[in-house]
Amino acid sequence: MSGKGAPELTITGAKDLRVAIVAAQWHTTVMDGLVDGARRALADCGIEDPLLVRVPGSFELPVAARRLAALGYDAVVALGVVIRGGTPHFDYVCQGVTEGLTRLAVDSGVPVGFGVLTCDTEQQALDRAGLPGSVEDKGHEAATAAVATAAALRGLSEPRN
Ligand code: DLZ
Repeated sequence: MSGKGAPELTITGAKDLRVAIVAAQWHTTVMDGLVDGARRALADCGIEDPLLVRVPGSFELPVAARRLAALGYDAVVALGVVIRGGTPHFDYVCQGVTEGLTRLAVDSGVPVGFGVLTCDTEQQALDRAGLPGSVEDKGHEAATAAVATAAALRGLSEPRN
């Protein structure tokens, strides 16, 4: 996907939102960049010291995010990195995490920032991790999107059922 066309989001009045980050642990350097980027984005919105929950791999992100949504967090930022190997496992993990997080967000009504990198190579992941030398900062983007969506939904009335 091209990064061109990304919006400049202006978020106001978000500092009282409860936001949690859930992060996988595969590919440590890339994950450190994603978590730092998400924390920076939340700090930019006035949200300091967000809860950080670590899970083993990206496949475990949906179940942890679901728990956080059930606990009453206003938004969840899900971070992971999946790098293609020589077997179809990549496709199953990517499909599982994407479908799981999508279903959680739609069913719960809690915005989930999708900060899961699905890359062919480690270099592609490093380029998107918000590290010195990276060209993109996907942890920051995912956290910003989650908070912007939570802020937008807060102004709307509750559904009838
Ligand atoms: C097993 C596995 C592999 C091969 N690769 C990755 C990866 O690149 N990124 C990632 O986040 N997790 C990987 N995993 C672990 C799975 O996500 C999961 O933790 C295990 O299948 C156990 O459920």
